[in-house]
Amino acid sequence: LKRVADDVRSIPEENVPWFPRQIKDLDRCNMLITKFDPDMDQDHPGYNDSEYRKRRAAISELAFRYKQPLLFSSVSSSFQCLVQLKVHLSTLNTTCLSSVPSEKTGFQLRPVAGLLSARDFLASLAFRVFQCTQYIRHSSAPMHSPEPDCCHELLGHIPMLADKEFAQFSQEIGLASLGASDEDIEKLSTLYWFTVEFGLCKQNGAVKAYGAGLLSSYGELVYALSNEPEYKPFNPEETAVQPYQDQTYQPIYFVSESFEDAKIKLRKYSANIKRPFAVRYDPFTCSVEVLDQP
Ligand code: HBI
Ligand code: FE
Repeated sequence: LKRVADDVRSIPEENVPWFPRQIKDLDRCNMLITKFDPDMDQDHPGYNDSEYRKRRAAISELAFRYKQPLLFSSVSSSFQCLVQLKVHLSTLNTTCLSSVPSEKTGFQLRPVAGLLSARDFLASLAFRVFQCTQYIRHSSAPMHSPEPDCCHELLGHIPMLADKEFAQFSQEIGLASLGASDEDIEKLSTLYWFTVEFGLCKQNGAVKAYGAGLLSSYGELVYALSNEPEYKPFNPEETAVQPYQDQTYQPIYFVSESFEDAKIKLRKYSANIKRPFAVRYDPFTCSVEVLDQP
């Protein structure tokens, strides 16, 4: 499952990390990280439950075997469902739900076995593909999951990906990540964290939650809007270097004026990321054009 060294087909003269150029290349964006894995992490609620781990292994196997369907966007969603159901009965959940965002914004869901590397996860967003877990949290800890699970995806991410401005914002984080340095990937991950996962946004003068980590956690949702934590206006330069918490509630939240405003600010931030090339997404071919920078 690991990427092999000769995949690093760098752009000549510069040492740019490999990145997907076509939507099909997402089949190679499968680098999992072992943090919170029920087989590796002794604190995972499912660690001592061999039945749970067996089920998780079976679901993982299906995600590993998944292949990006081509021409996805040119056929009706009911047809996509039928075709995909035939190919992968296993991906029932992703397949049928995929039509919710895909009809509104073109965002597709693809099954993933667990936490991906930030680089692979963000790269998928560039293609309007969201890597979506299929398994459910362990029954001994229904109120909390250390890793993303389908409750989090269903309550948090999937509805948001059906919003046009939000979808555009998500894709632009993805495009900014392609071929970026490890340091820039870290910053983009942090931006993702404080927006897509834990973002707050103004709406008719009131502050509302839109981050998936809040929408799927009643406890943190109430806390985030309680005036107890610190609030700062969303400002990519500052937000990108804010340390974050993945074990407990966030001590600080960033508030956007609107998704559009967040998108414009992110665009300005991304324009300053040093890369020896520019990228442009071509929705007709579902591929990324790489343009030389003068
Ligand atoms: N992988 N499957 C999955 N889901 C996520 O939400 C996710 C991920 N890998 C990395 C990640 N999120 C964040 O750390 C961001 O850095 C992108
Ligand atoms: Fe998430």
